[in-house]
Amino acid sequence: MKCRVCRGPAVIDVRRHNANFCKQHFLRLCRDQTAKTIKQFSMLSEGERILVAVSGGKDSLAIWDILIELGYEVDGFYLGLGIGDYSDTSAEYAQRFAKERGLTLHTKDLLRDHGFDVPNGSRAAKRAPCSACGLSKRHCFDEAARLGAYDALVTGHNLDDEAAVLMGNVLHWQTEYLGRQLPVLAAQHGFPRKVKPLVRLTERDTAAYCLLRGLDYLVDECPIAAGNKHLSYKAALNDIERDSPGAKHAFYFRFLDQAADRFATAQPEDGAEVVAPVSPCTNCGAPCSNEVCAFCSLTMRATEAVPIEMGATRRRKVSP
Ligand code: Q46
Ligand code: ZN
Ligand code: ZN
Repeated sequence: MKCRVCRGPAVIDVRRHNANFCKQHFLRLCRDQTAKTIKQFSMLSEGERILVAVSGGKDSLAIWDILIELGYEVDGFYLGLGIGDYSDTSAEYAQRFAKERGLTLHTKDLLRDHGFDVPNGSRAAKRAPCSACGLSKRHCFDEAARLGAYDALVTGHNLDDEAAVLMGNVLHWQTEYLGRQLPVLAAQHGFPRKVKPLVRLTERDTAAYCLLRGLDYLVDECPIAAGNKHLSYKAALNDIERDSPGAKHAFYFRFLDQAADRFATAQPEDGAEVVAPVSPCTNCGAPCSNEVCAFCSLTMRATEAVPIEMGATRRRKVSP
């Protein structure tokens, strides 16, 4: 097995590129593919304040590392979800990565700062764990970017993630989500620009990138992910990819090229964006279209039945 670039001994095959790579050229491939994505979708510019959401897993540490290697200045944000040892360990990986490189890592913790954790809070609020978790992450990431005056919020979503979400949205023809399933969402209504520069790399690529770069990351999967439909969509796509290398890439990128704009919100002729009425949440100040944002509603329901630990600050209650 020889590297496609230098003909030296290869350490990895990348079947969708029908090529093998040595360590040096695989790492370069990952950086080049990320840089290409950033450029193609105008994701980031030099001198911008960039925040990356860091979980301690392979994707978020890989994208933080790649962005630094590409010359961007990037701070990290870690949110403690309270999922037992899984969260404790993931925090250690994120903190170690930042400390070893002298990078800034902001942290928040759901239990400490909002009075609930994902397992207990989702039960109390009668929501699936991933639903409560996803809502909490979106809110806290947005808030960290907004309050920290960051220009862009980066997440480590990769090709497997985006293809699985696309498959779920297509299976159920969730057209309103299809219209927003883009690797970059412009800043609007007080929300930061959101970008996913890893959409050309797979989970296998980011794991190999971390291994070859010597980046320690949390290998364990989330213990309460069972029932998350995206896991079965990923498995189905992996079966297809095994027989047709490149199918996953084609599914996602041809959607972006040929179909995504058919689901975009209609624009008025003068080019101005159609915007939903937005006012600040009366509890936390986040932009929202109701009196209280979805996260504050979740917090209220979740904390009603969750004992608050010493030192935790419960937020002011708002009448519904
Ligand atoms: S952390 Fe949270 Fe994931 Fe665990 S509870 Fe679901 S969404 S699976 S990326
Ligand atoms: Zn090589
Ligand atoms: Zn709120």
